[in-house]
Order: sequence, then C-alpha cells, then structure tokens
Amino acid sequence: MSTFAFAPEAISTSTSEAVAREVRAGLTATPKTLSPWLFYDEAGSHLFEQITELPEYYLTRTERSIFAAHADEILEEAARGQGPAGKLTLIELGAGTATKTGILLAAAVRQQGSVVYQPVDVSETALAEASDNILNNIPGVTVRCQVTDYTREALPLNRLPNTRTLALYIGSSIGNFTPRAARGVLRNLRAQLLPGDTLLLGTDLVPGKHKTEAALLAAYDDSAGTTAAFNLNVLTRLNRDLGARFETDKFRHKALWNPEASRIEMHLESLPAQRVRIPANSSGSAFAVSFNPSETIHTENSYKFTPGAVEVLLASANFRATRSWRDPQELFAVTLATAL
Ligand code: AVJ
Repeated sequence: MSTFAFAPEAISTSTSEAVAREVRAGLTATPKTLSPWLFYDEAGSHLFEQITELPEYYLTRTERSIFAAHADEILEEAARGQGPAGKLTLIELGAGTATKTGILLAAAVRQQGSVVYQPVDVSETALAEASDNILNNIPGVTVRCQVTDYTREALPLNRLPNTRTLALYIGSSIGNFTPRAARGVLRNLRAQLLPGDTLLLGTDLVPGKHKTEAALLAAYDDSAGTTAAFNLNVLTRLNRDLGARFETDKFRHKALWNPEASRIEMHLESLPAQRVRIPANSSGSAFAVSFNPSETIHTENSYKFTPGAVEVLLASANFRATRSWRDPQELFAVTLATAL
C-alpha cells in the first residue's frame, strides 16, 4: 500500500511490478483474463479520451448533460441534512482529467462562494492536467491533488477538518468491478467518510424502453474502430513493458452483452492457434501462452445497472440513496447517497 505525493519513480517501479504480476496471473488462468487498469498507459489513456467523444459512446456526454441540467440541485441536496458542519469539499475518485467535474465545481462555488476540490488518481500527469483545467476556468476552486490507486490500495483520503465531504465516483467507473469488488470499493470509501457525508455515483443503465441492446453494444464496438484499438493496445503495452511478443494483427476485438451478468464484456480473440512468449521478469521465470483458434482473453467487464440495483449496491456499503437523476432517454443515472 502506498500513497505517493509526487514520487514518480516509486510509482513506475510499483506499476511495472504490478503489470508483471497481473499478466502472469491472468494469462496462466483459465479462462485467460487481463485487468482493465492495464488499458491506461499513455496511448490507452489517449484512446479512452477519444472514445468519450465517439458518436456511439453516449455515456460521457449523457452524464455531462445530467450535470448540466441538475448541478445546482445536486449540490443543494448534498449540502442538506445532518452531517459534519461547514462547507462541502469535493473529492473525486479516479478523477482523470476532470473534464465533467467543472460543472459541479462551478455549482459549488455559486452555492458556497468557494470550494476545495481533491482529485484522486493513479496518474500524476492526468491530475496535473485536471488542476490546470480547473484553476484556469473556475475561479473560487482550490485544488489539492492526491496520487493514489484507490482500486489496488486502501484509500487514506486526506480529509480536511471542519468540512463535509461530497465524494464523486462518476463516469460509470464502478462498472468495471464485479458486484463483490464494487461493494469492496464503496465500503473502502465509506470507511473514510463520516455519517452525513455524501457520495455521487454515476452508473450506466441496462437496456430499456429507449435504449436498445444494439445501441449499448455499439458503444463498445464503434464504427471508427477506436474501441478496438483501445482493447488491442493492451497487447502493445505488454510488448513494451514486458518484452512480450504479441502480434496484434493475430487478435481481434470482440464486445458482447452478457444479460445474465448484466454486463458488456470485451475480449481479445486469437485468430489462429498461436504461442506467445513472455520473458522472465520480477514476477518469475519466462513462460509461453498458448491459444486455441478463437480462444479469448477477457479484458474488461462493464456492468450495467437498474435503478434498484444501484440502491442495493449502495445499501450494501452502508449508504442510503437519497435521489437519482436520469437523462430523458434513461441511458444513464447519477445517484446521490448519504453515508449512514
Ligand atoms: C471507463 C470503465 C467507464 O466501461 O464504459 C470504454 C471503459 N471500455 N470503452 C466503460 C471503456 C471500453 C469505460 N469506463
């Protein structure tokens, strides 16, 4: 466990060891898996930014539209009720470059004159970009960055005294976790909060009246091939970071909707039978990974929720959902919950 306030060397060492361990465990397992956090090297983070602007990828712009329509209400609701006295401090998990958060921060400044914003992210460069963005565009915000991987480490949130916390966990980031792991992440967060603090959770919704399965699937298999490039980039990353010998043209991006598990799955499908060598590294000796034709590496789950499932998940981590906002097409939900 480690929370480095700006110690890039220590971060990169621990990251490459984590990559080595993760890849050995995932590619020697049956079925083969790789964790989605492996997507986000520099190229992958850039590809993800491009995904958020694709016509098929409705998630980002829909959540932004919900914030744009309801930011004042959301902030008023978060400030209401019992809890620690004082102004709201906004803490964001996995803030990235914080492009949507500005709408909420501007509403917080309107409401209380000023606001402290604490973005937490594993990427120091993303945090630097986030704080530049915010400081240049929204007067009244004080930014305190925290470099922490909240998914792999306990979350010692650097909490300010005499304020109430509104924790932001937006972008459907929670969707990458199995229900059990999602509960773990939220419990970890809850342990850092006081009763009356609040959480704003962004979740993508299951197909419904206005949301077809085809539209959902297209968000993960766009016509420009950006999501395919994002998925395949993980192999390029392993070639670079581990000296692996993946030939990306021998794999194909595959996205599917798994209705039983209520999730989109992304896989990399091996086209021929093939063996890929991974050299020795900090996690152990060299090994080879054998693929049958059409065998896949499961690279991501992206869970989709009903409003009821969001409430149940929150309750399992000792939060009570107080209010939820959706876009008119019911593609996406933003739920405010109180720490009990
Ligand atoms: C960043 C986890 C919210 O699941 O929609 C986008 C990642 N994967 N396209 C999602 C992703 C493929 C994204 N999250």
